[in-house]
Amino acid sequence: MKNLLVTGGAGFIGANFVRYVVAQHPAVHVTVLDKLTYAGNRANLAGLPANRVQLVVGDIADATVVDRLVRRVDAVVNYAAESHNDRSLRDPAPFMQTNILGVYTLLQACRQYDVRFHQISTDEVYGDLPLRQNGVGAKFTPTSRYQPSSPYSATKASADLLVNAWVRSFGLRATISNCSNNYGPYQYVEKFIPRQITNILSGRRPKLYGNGANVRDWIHVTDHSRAVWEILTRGTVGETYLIGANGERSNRDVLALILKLMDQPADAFDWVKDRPGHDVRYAIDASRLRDELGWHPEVTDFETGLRQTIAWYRTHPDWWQGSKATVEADYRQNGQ
Ligand code: NAD
Ligand code: TDX
Repeated sequence: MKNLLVTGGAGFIGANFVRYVVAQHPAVHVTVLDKLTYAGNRANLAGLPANRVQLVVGDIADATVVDRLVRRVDAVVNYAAESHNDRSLRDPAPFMQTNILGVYTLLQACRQYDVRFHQISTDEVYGDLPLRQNGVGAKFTPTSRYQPSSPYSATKASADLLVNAWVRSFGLRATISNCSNNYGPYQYVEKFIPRQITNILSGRRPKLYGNGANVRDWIHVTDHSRAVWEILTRGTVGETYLIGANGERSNRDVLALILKLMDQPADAFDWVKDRPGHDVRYAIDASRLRDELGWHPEVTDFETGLRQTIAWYRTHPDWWQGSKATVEADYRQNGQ
């Protein structure tokens, strides 16, 4: 695995993966293919050595650029996607284009040049779970039924089905990972945790959807990166791996912790309109990843991870201030 193509590598999770590879695997060269949409940012790759990382600005649905890059690498890891549920409810079109046709384009090129492929997917393909009763509740497993709720998760589910078909019909050497909610540095300010942190840092009030009882299963982005590396290099072709760190928390609890860590009163936030079709609860059973590949999360204390994330946004105002007003204006228009 000497030459990697990381698509979507200028986004939140992709850039963290590129940084992880550069730091931990010195023999690997990374080419990033990224369209630099509103969520992509050159600054996410700032400071990385030019002899280790090359950024190509382009679209994963552009067969010409994809062909030119795929033919010269050993593996492709696809992080590129339209990734925000709320946006997919307002305008699904770019989700269809990138998350389905873009993945199709990558699959065809990998098939042609017999290149190893890894698809970064999400737990949302499995729909949602009911809230725990007396602390007891089911989790998603690799055999859970696909029943995505939003246009975003439906396109991610579609991509997974394409990958599995290319494995079976064409012998493509591919794997899929379905990860739970990530947090950490470089996450765009539209997403829940960075939105609340930067709201407080910019004198706005945090916003909680619905009744705040929805549960997400949080994992630090560096733990996600390590898991993807293990799957890419040691995983079984044709398999799906679920990635999660037993980090279930309600949105209300996460916000309460942010308020506490940022010295705000406990009631210093606004209730806003709920997301239509809002998934109730996600929870990952990551046994296959732990048992087969020996992976386990390193950031096991959510409060510590959150404190470090708050510190990152506090010390990087130039990174987020430019996009903050536009993101909040869009939310305001939506009643959120
Ligand atoms: P992000 O929106 O921060 O980044 C996506 C990146 O993809 C951006 O750099 C963007 O410019 C790029 N991109 C978009 N369309 C492209 C195209 N057509 N061609 C090339 N590049 C394109 O997203 P993220 O949160 O970093 O998510 C990365 C991946 O991880 C996505 O596939 C997402 O579905 C998946 N995922 C995210 C989470 C999460 O909690 N954020 C959890 C599980 C899985
Ligand atoms: O301001 C907010 N207030 C709020 O209560 C925002 C932005 C969100 N929420 C809620 C909605 C969700 O229950 O917080 C939860 C998390 O919201 P998002 O950050 O939008 O994430 P989610 O919809 O759970 O999806 C994320 O995890 C799975 C990623 O964005 C996806 O890309 C990934 O597939």
